[in-house]
Amino acid sequence: MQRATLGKVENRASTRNCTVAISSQGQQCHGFPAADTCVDSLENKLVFVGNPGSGKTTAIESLSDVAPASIRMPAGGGQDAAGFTLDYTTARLDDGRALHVYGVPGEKHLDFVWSMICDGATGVLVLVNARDPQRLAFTTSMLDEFSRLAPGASFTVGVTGSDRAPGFTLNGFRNDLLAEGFRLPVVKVDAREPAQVRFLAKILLSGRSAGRPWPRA
Ligand SMILES: Nc1nc2c(ncn2[C@@H]2O[C@H](COP(=O)(O)OP(=O)(O)O)[C@@H](O)[C@H]2O)c(=O)[nH]1
Ligand SMILES: [Mg+2]
Repeated sequence: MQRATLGKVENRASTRNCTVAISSQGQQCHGFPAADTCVDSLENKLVFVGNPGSGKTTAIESLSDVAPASIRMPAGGGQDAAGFTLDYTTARLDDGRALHVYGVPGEKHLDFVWSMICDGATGVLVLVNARDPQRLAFTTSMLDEFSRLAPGASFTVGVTGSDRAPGFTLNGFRNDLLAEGFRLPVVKVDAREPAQVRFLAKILLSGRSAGRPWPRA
């Protein structure tokens, strides 16, 4: 396994060194930040996945106790020639629990990133913009994929941008997901609101209220 220091780290408040370990097949990754920025173990590891514009970076900033890192991964050629961004932060909930939170792209051609990040995830938040016409297909696809990659995780769907989607109803979307066989919390969230994002993090950590997506056979 090669250990690489990423060249470009975008960080809105400060710049710090981040490292990522990636196997030659791109299959493994263990935490980006330098050791001094980590809190506790990787016990409470949350993964936020969503398409561009779904609010991943904003949600992670809202949750952060420290300056979050947005790490621009270099272009690898082919479809992902433009590269992609990974977000990472740590946060501590008011009950003292420490979180490690990763934001990963939802695009299918970047699926190699999912298995790198999902190892040991406690919870997966699928973020979807209410205005995305493909929101149902995207969400069911993410729930299918991530329930396979993170079989021990709890799942929640967070719908952003509902303030700008007049025709959107949460009940309608929840029912659409139920009709596809997915019974799990589906919650509106404004990623700019820390209290709302923290609430979602708590749902994900709660064995009782967070859901398993009941993937289709
Ligand atoms: N109106 C509105 N804007 C939101 C909401 N959630 C996030 N945003 C905005 O959506 C934009 C895209 O969010 P960003 O975090 O960059 O998405 P990412 O590409 O998934 O990282 C930003 O300008 C956010 O401030 C929401 O619930 N309502
Ligand atoms: Mg982003």
